[in-house]
Amino acid sequence: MARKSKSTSAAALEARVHDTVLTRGNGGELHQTAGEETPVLTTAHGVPVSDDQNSLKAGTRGPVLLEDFHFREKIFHFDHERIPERVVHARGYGAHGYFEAYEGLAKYTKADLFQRPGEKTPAFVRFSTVAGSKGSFDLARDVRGFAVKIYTQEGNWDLVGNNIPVFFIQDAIKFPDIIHSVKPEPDRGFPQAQSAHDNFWDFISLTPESMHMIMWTMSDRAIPRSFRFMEGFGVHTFRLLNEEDKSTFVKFIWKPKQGLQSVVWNEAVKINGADPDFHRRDLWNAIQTGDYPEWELCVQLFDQDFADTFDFDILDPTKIIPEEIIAPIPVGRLVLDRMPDNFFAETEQVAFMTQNVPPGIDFSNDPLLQGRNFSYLDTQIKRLGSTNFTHLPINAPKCPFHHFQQDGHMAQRNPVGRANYQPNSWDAGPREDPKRGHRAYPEAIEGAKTRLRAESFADHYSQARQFFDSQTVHEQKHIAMALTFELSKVETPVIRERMVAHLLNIDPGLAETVAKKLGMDELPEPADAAVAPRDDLPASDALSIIKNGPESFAGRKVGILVTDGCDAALVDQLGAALEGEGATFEFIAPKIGGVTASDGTPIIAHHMIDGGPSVLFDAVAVLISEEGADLLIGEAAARDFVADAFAHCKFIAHSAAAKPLFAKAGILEDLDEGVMLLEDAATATEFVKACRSLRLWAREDATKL
Ligand code: HDD
Repeated sequence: MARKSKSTSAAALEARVHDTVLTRGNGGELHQTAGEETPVLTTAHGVPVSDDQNSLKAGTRGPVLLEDFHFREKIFHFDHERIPERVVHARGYGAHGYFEAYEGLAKYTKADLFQRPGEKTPAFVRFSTVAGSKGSFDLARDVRGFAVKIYTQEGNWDLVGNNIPVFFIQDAIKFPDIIHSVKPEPDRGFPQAQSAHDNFWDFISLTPESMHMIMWTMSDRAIPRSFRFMEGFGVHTFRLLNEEDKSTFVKFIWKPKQGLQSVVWNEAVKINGADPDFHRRDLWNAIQTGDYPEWELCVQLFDQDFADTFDFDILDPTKIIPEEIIAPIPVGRLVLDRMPDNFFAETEQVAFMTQNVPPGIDFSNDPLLQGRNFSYLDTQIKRLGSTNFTHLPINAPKCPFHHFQQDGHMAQRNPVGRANYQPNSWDAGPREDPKRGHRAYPEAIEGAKTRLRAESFADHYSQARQFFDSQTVHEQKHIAMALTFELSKVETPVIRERMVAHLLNIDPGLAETVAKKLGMDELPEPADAAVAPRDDLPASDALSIIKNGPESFAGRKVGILVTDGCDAALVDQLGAALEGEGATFEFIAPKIGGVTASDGTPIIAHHMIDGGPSVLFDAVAVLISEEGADLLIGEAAARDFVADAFAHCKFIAHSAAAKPLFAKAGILEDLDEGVMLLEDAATATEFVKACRSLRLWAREDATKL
């Protein structure tokens, strides 16, 4: 009997096979015809089609006739299938789910979704990269979008956030500049989905306010292992308004129940080649197998008094409020439990807009947020082609709604009756409700009309330093390596120097390491700082990924390399230990046809070795036989499988026979406690327990910067 794994691909495929009748056509080609259950193919106007394989011709070898309305309609529609991709965040992947409120927030906000603890409100989430085109790879070094639409009973609430709590710029007027700089350079049209090029670092090096964000994007936050293992942040300060219109400032944070986890850069580069869809496949597999990812919505609440005494401006989107200063309070949970039926209809056409807030949630004067509130509406017209994009099911509210907006391209819903304005004498149509309707906080505003930046926005380095100080040594090393890599792709030396000058204001040790790795002969002067960088901000554990990892290995995946003759009992024992932990596994074999284990049972492979490199897994097991080892030592992909897993600090389980492969891969001499011999169920359990810490970071100490 074939061994089963919790891998999804096969099960998902089976579920999708449906009743089709395949017959051989005249030309020997496979085609489908309507059987009893199968609906008849029609044109878009409903006319049944007799032949979808051949166009209408004058004679079998004659010219195609213009009269062929089915052919013309089919090609016409195909020619128009693409819509403009999003100008940023083009590559994304979405899922449906629900939000469930806990108790506690109702006294701060009248927002309907927080009024009844335990009630579930439908939600749709789209994760994305920022810079790359729609067809780019998933593991670019980039910010990840984390956009949530909650269909509340008082209208849609869109919290359009990122997996990083700060942003590159303080004022929305600079958004086109930062985005132009990171996108492919306009004369040459490359590089795609990368910040490692002159234009980006030129802009950044001339924009000190970006330095805090740069620390985050050069950290492993920008190469997450999975959408499921990252935090989401609303970034800006918003306001909550309660029934009495009392205002409380709020910052929103999504915390993954699965813990935080990222990959290392060398791994990211390889994953992009091995599986450019790595993140979307991961989310698809998790949801299809019922392992629903979950986040808690946490809020940091504060009032004007706190805002007045805080070290930085709460309106400045390049600053965080450390969790040690204001602890995040969990106020609900978000569960993703259903993939869209159709990627285009839902994930591509979903329109997130920061200005979608229900009564009880309001904006602050953060100039980035204020600018976004214009951009998101505007961009949907360009992208979706009509003011009626709100008629699309994915964008339409799920609560009753009534207004007098009408007509326009592709209108699906039109007013009924005579009254399409108000006030009217027909006593018809909806009217506004001053009490229930959305009201802005009546903040008293005065001041000269200027284009000045507030002085309270002027400190660009202190929190960048705090972020760096809050990382573990290994994370700090990754930041140094990332900066070195990115700047090594910059061809203009002065840009590299300008960046090192900024780093000197953040951490002199970091600046020196990067300068040395770049081969700079001497350090530049530190960049001019509008406000002297502080060195008294205490480190914050919440900012480290490694300090916020998972408590178990659940939701993670092990790649098990097997060959003919592999120990059947060991394979079963490891499989059982992983399933007990809530982890999954996939088999990798020399041939996709699979292998025969020591007891004669077949093991179905999910990948052949080239197709299933170890970078796709959180840990690996090499459960091969002696003959298998003889075979694999000659295969570069097999040697890479173990060498990469070792270099990426992963836990490796192995059979005794795996040693010759380790020797050929050049790691035998260096084996450490993260490489574990499997002998029985107990050692399999030990291995899975060790995997809970995800990586043996100490192994990295041998790699000198
Ligand atoms: Fe933006 C898309 C997040 C600043 C203008 N943004 C977009 C998406 C996310 C964010 C997650 C993708 C939504 C989706 O999945 O459809 N953006 C952010 C965050 C920002 C931010 C967290 C800073 C805190 N954005 C920002 C500024 C502007 C924009 C300052 C313009 C002034 N963003 C857009 C946009 C996009 C967009 C052009 C492109 C596609 C879309 O809106 O629907 O309007």
